[in-house]
Amino acid sequence: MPTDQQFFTDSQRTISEMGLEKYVLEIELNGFTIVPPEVTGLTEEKVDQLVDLLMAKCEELIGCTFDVEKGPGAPLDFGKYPGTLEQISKVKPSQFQLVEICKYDRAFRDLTVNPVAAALMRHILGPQAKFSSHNCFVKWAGEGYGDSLGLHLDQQPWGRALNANCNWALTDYTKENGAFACVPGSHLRNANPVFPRAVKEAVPLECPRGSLIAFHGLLWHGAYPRTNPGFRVTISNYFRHPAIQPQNDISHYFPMELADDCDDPETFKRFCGFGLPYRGQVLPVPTTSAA
Ligand SMILES: O=C(O)CCC(=O)C(=O)O
Ligand SMILES: [Fe+2]
Repeated sequence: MPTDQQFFTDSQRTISEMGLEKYVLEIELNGFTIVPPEVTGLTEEKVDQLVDLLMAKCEELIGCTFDVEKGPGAPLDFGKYPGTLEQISKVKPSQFQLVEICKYDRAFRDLTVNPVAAALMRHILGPQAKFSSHNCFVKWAGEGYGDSLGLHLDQQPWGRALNANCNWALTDYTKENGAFACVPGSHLRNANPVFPRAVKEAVPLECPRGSLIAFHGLLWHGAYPRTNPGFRVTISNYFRHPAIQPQNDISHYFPMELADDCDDPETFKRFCGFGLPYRGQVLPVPTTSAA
């Protein structure tokens, strides 16, 4: 099994061999980058497959049709559930999250080990970068996160990147479609967003479906409300520095047989953090020498 440093060296080589320096520089300067599907290799067919799988899961969980263009087959309602980021502006949630999507299908696991995404995450978080969680945001027409745009950091403002995120836009991102919002360069402020100024500084990241938005944990980000019909579908593959607690305890509970079934099991398992040597007597003990 390669060491963390060998994986890191491979990722650094990927950056130079694939000419990814531009994206690395954008992350350094702006706190995010948008990598087009031609660069990550995510094909139209793969995007269709991922969307179809996610819409089918929504139908199974919620019990009405989920058509990515037309929206839900019945009005969706959360009752009294106040949402999370929605509470900043006290609006009714118009999105939900599917969690643990890497258990659904191999296609989701393949996306987590995309070499471009892996290289950018290791660039931000270092050789020991790990998974934190694998989720999907499904957003429909509504108030979104309200006037605040739900701007937030994905981590505490502790000076360096402790988390980083790969948002895969599986539907076209325009402002009216509920694009990702962020304040370019805000990762350098090492502070929480200040309202309402942050909203004035925010810009929509408009990009075609299949694009990867890779961003730093200190970036101020949220989203514009979706005003168009249909759904905005996003996969959020969330990474962490090893010193940070995961959102989902993947290292203990993710099934090994699924980890072995993907494009790059070694990378997947290393990001999972399986087999760390101090969990039990993992380190070998010597034998007694034969008399
Ligand atoms: O696009 C959005 O709604 C926000 C995404 C987000 O906050 C995240 O992935 O951390
Ligand atoms: Fe976030």
